[in-house]
Amino acid sequence: MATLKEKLKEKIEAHRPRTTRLLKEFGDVKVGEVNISQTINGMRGVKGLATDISYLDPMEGIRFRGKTIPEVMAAIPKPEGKDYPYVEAFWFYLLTGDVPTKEETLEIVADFKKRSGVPQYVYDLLRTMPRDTHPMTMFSAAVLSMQRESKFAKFYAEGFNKMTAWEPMYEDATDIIAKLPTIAAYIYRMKYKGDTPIAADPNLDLGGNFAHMMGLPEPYDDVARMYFIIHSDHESGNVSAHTTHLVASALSDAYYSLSAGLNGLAGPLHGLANQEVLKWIQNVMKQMGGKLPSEEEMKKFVWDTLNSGQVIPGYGHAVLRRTDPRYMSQREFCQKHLPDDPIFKFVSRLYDVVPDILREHGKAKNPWPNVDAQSGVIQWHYGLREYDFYTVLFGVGRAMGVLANITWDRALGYAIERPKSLTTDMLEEIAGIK
Ligand code: HAX
Repeated sequence: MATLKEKLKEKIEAHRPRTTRLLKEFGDVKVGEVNISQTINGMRGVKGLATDISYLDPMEGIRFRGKTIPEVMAAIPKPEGKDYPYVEAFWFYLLTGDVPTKEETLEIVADFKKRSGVPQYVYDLLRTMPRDTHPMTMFSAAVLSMQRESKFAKFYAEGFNKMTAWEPMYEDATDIIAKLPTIAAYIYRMKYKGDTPIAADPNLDLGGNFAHMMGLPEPYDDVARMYFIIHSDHESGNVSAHTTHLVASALSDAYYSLSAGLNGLAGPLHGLANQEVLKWIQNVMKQMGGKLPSEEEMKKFVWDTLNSGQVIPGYGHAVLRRTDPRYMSQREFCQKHLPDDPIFKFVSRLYDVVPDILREHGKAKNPWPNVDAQSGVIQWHYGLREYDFYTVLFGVGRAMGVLANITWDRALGYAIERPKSLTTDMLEEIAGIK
């Protein structure tokens, strides 16, 4: 049976001629046009990145390697008696586009275990940081500190070969993903649980082991599997994916690149929105003395937030123009497992009122909720109430998508990223006003 690495090699060799042909024979064919607003306002909609790991349709939402979230959840092998797939099997699927067999899955589970040991200096580093440091800073610093382990950096130093550069990148990517749950759980137990880390259980898969190291009982293992999978990738243009890709394009290794991507994920307009949602809801709950606001009361809170110049966290999106399917899959989970949870009721009431208000407000192009509007509810319900930790969970999942991408970037020899900028004078000339 071919290992994941052998299978990936086959896929890469079959794919390379497609990229080479596009560049050689069709390199000058126009893909789109850029306007002044796109140049100034964050390149929205500019078609300037290529990836096969996932695709985000504005109306349909995300597909991972061609499959919707429900299709992925149905197709990928699951641990016995569990509702959600092995995260390890999903890594195989993201890298290759093939659904692994149970046997292939168990091989990846075993491989991850071998790679999961975290160097002592990472713990030492984390312990030197003040305890009120944001957990995303700790998480990103821990990833960066392991850069000395990079097989890609060693490969480059010993003589770089463009055709085989994906191999050390794949090794680094897999090493990192296997270690992240342990690092995240250590940060959590050190920072919030009186410095009581829990050792890994070698009998468990990644999701089960994460729940165990966090000290959270079942079904948190399934919550972790679901959470890591749905947060893994959202095509290449979002801040965390794009940053990771950009840094890796300079042939920086996976440790440098992922750490940079995590720093982008820590922004409140991106991954930090999940903590902002819970913070906002807690504030409303406090003002209501714990009572669920009526629709009218909720509308007032939403308008007050908008009128004070803040965004409604968890709503809107740069690409999506409908409710995020990642929101829906978490909502369905809540409807099944925690329909009476008070925070779920809050979030549902928000869903009833926010889209109409954002339409009336007239600014947001997408009035619908994104993934972050719902994710904190499930975490809170199952005992993870330190909401400034939520973005770390997002980061563990997101690492799979961005690291699969940079493995393929090296396989296809993508060039260093270097778009061209213009001066305001030049734009005014183009606009015909100068
Ligand atoms: N509440 C209030 N105003 C909003 C809004 C919201 N939820 N979403 C967008 N707007 C405003 C924008 O601030 C912008 O206002 P200005 O013209 O005054 O600058 C205007 O509507 C147009 O913005 P847009 O084109 O619709 O949205 P962008 O592509 O510029 O930004 C964001 C997309 C996700 C950043 C934005 O919708 C937002 O700030 N949402 C709230 C934060 C959030 O939920 N972020 C997480 C997004 C999902 C994600 O990446 N998770 O990691």
